[in-house]
Amino acid sequence: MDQLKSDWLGRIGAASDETTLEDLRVAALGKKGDISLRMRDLGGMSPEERQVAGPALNALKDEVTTAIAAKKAALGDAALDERLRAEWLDVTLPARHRRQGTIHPVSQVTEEVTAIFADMGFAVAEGPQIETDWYNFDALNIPGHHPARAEMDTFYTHRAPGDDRPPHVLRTHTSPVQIRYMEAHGAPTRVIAPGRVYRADYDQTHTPMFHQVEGLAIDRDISMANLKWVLESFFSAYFGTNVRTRFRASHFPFTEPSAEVDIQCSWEGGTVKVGEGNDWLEVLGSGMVHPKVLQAGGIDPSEWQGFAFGMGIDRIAMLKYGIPDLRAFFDSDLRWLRHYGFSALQMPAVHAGV
Ligand code: 2NL
Repeated sequence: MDQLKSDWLGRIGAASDETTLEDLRVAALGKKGDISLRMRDLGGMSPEERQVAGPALNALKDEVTTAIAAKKAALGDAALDERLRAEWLDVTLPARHRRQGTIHPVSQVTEEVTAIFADMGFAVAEGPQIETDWYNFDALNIPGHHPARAEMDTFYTHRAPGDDRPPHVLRTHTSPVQIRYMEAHGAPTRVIAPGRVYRADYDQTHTPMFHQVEGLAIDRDISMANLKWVLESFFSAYFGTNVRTRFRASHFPFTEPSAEVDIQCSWEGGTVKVGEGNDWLEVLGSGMVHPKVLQAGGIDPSEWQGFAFGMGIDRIAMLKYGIPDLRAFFDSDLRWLRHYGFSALQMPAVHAGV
């Protein structure tokens, strides 16, 4: 029995890993293990023999069980010690760089503009960027021979061979959204239509895609005086300072009379400052909606009248944030956006809860 004990304890003590130890446990104490089989043999012994061998085997079983548990704990401690020695973390290393985006100035300005007009009671409408020539041109009293309709300025889609219907166009302004809005809602109405528009034009001051916001107010007695008040209120809120406007007579096919609108500014040290000085900056086209356009929108021009205007969002974004070059809007390098103070973290409220 002593020989058996020192044999098992020796093997347990020499086990160098947990797998070897587990194999030993099964070999000694498992169902067909050496000690288990010996305990089963007790049944065939005489009572005298059993009285000696029984307690001795039980004691052996306990000692082997304890030795295995102790060895298992020791092996675990050794493994942890080894991990602690081999693995370590340098908490003073700089954190991994995380790329952070920004809200695009055009998106932000669109939301600023929308919020200001919403405060004045204007709804916001959106519509398709691919339009029929009816909604983009005819409904706006732009005749077939008008230069804006010429191949030069407008992107046309292709029809399938043999399909003779007139091609669709990429909308050249957001006016078609307002025609659709008139059809759907009738008069009276106040609505703005911000969005992307497309013209085949590309140089230092033009990009083939740009952003526009148009506005429309129709009621029984809307006048150019209302237009002037709305625009001065808008520009003052947008630039955060009182801004005077100047109306110059102009011509658009969809308005009569028509006016180009300038805002007050100063040119000092080569930079524009809006809302001060004695210079003027053209920012907007406007006028009283042409009776034919009201009619195209399903509104009776003998009962209703209204003003409409259109301005470039990219342009007023550059003016407010001092961005000198249109091409900056298409640059994938975000450093310049940060330079102008655009950070997703600094201005989350504008996008929140929409
Ligand atoms: C410009 C000129 C303008 C409009 C847009 C409009 C829309 C409807 C009816 C009548 Cl549905 N007019 N829009 C009117 C005048 C000028 O835009 O130079 N935009 C940058």
